[in-house]
Amino acid sequence: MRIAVYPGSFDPVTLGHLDIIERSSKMVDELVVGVLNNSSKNPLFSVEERVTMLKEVTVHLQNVKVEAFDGLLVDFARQCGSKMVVRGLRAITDFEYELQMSQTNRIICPEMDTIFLTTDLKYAYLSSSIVREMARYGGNISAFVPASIVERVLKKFE
Ligand code: COD
Repeated sequence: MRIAVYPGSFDPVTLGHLDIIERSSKMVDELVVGVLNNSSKNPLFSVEERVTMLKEVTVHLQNVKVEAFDGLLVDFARQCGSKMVVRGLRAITDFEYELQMSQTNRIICPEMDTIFLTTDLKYAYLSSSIVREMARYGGNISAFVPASIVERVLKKFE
C-alpha cells in the first residue's frame, strides 16, 4: 500500500493546499494530511480547528485522512507507515526552504523521499499568511479559501 504524508501548518487551509491534496491523493492509496501542532508559532487557529477544517474540505476524498502531529515529521511519517512526503512548490522562494527540509529529512531518515508538486498557476501567489492579512482588514477571501471556511476565518478578526 502506497501511503504519503502531506505536512503543513494549514493556518488556515487554502485553495492552493486543497489543490495539492486533490492531485496527490490520486497518486497514492492513502494520503495523510499532517497538521503541525506548532504552539510556538502562535497560530491563528488551534490545531483542533485546523484539523476540523481540513476534514470538512476533504470529505469528498475517500483516501485522505487528516491528523495532528507534534515533533519530527519523519517520526510522524513512520508512524503512518509512509516513506513519502508531499510538498507544494509555488516559486523559487519556496525552493531553498523545501530543499533544505527534504535533505535534512533524508539525513535523519534515509528512506524518506519528498515529492514536489508545482502549484496550479491560479494559486501561485496564495499563502495562508496572505489570507490572514486580507481577513484582518476585512478583505474578501472567497477566492482564496474553500467556501465552507470563509466565515470561520473572518470571525477570528471580528
Ligand atoms: N500552491 C501550492 N502549494 C502550496 C500553496 C499554494 N498556493 N500554499 C502552500 N503550499 C504548500 C507549501 O509549499 C507546503 O509544501 C505545504 O503547502 C504546506 O504549507 P504550510 O505553509 O501550511 O506549511 P509549512 O511550510 O508551515 O509546514 C512546515 C512543516 C510543518 C512541514 C515543518 O515545519 C515540519 O516538518 N515541522 C516538524 C518538525 C520537523 O520535522 N522539522 C525538521 C524538518 S527540517
